[in-house]
Amino acid sequence: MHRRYREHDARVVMDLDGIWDFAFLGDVDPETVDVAAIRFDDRMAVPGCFDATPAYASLRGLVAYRREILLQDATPHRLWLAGVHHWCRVLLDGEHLQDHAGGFTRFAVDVRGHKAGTAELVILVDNRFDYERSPLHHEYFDWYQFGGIARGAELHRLGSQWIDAVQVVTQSISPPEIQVTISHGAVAAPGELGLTLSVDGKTVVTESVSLTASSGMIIRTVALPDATLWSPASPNLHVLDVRLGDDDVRTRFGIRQVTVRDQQILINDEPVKLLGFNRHAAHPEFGHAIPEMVMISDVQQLLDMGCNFVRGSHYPQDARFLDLCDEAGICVWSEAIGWQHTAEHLTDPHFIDAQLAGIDEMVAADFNHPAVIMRGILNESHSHDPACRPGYETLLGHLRDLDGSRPVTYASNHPFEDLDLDLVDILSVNCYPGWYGSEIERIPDEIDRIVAALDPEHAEKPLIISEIGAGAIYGWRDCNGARWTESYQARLLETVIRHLFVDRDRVAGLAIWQFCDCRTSESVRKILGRPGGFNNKGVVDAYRRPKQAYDAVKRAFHGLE
Ligand code: ADA
Repeated sequence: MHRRYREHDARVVMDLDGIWDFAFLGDVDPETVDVAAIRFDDRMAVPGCFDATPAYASLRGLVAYRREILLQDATPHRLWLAGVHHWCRVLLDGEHLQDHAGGFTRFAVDVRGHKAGTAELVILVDNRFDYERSPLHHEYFDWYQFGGIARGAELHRLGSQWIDAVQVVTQSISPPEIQVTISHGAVAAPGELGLTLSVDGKTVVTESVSLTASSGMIIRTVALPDATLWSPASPNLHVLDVRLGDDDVRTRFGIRQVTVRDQQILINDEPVKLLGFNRHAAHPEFGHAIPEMVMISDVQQLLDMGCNFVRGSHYPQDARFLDLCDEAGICVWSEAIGWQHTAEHLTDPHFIDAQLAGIDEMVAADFNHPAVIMRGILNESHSHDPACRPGYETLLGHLRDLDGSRPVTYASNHPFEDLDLDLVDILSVNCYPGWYGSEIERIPDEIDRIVAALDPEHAEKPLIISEIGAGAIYGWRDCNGARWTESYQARLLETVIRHLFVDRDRVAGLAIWQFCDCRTSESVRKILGRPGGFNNKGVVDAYRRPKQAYDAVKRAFHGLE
């Protein structure tokens, strides 16, 4: 998956990215498909979104991908898929291995008891909306949900004993100390194994461990007195190599602590003002399969505007993008998929179970990224409805259980009647003064009204304006400066930044809606307010061409330094 560092030296990994055989099957039930009879009459890129290509533009249906893989021997292998949209069934030599629901998260498919040699891998992928099979994806969401194997694939030979995961948590910043948790598996209890941990090439632990079960966890605390800390201003990174028996895992990490206190977000005890954008991982030519060049250009533009913050709206981000944020010192709000859910979903165990599984996958994938400083769930859902509270409790509680080292939040669009803000560490409010309903002149009053409503109960908590913005059609400029012109958007965002950070000092962060224009759902409810089928509130258009607001935000953010 082309990470910024080699993740394994000893383990044999087969990179499955490239061109696969492809067939568009259409509106058929996956249960009725005879896989052996599929006629693979086309080809498709992995990673890629088939419905972003001209031949399949906007089509929904079942598709099939096929390629040959090589199993090194008959020991366990593991197939990793980094994001498949948004339901899939994996088959090897015709044998059904596993189904998976939900795009944007990395998941594993284990291959056990298969003979050595070449085998035919077929993945049926479905981008239709089907609540029973894929409860986290809905047509009404305000972004276009592309289909396909969008984030790449790898095959790992596990052998008879392997490392499942390595998690690094900062224990202390002064002096620097980390805790490393190694989860491991094996076909049978392996007994005595060598364990070595090295940081930046220097061995810090070397011992023999006795493993009396076929799976378990090893936890070690490691002092790193000479290590440098990670922060947005100095994004220092370190590399940890773990060797356990015959297997190895390399991961990159940063040493830093995130805390909240007195309305502030602190990194290593230093207050930080988060300045940035919501970003959809979308592009008209590539769908959700953003090429590395576009990721790099997005990071360049964010840094150029003076940003240190991205909200990954509204789903988990690609590990390669997080790698770039780690290096650039861009803080990330990692968000589980969700958009305006009501009690209908939040009281349904089917939906909650799918959310829990998605959160597990998000946390497993983003855990070691120092850039991920906070996590969130359920954008703009019904947090003002008492019926939804148990759902919020379950999901936020699960996030905290999986990772106690990061603050949690959700973006609320009901700041005056929200019932669940006691459950979060950071208050986050989405609001659109000056765009939906009122005029730009009303922005200061409307923001102050939100703060006044939240402060009596939550005065100590940091507050982020997690969405605010205006639509602008690229190139639309006239002397009236009305809504949809570039100048209206620029004026609105200048007013917001001035009010939040110059006139007042209550907010700890701002995520402008949004970085780039993105295609949206074609349901009639959406499309009438979305010229050209796009949400046009980006400061760059869908091809990343800057609008007037780009320079306005750049001036305003740099002016705050
Ligand atoms: C909401 C939502 C965004 C987007 C935005 C808009 O607040 O969270 O996804 O739809 O509004 O553009 O109206």
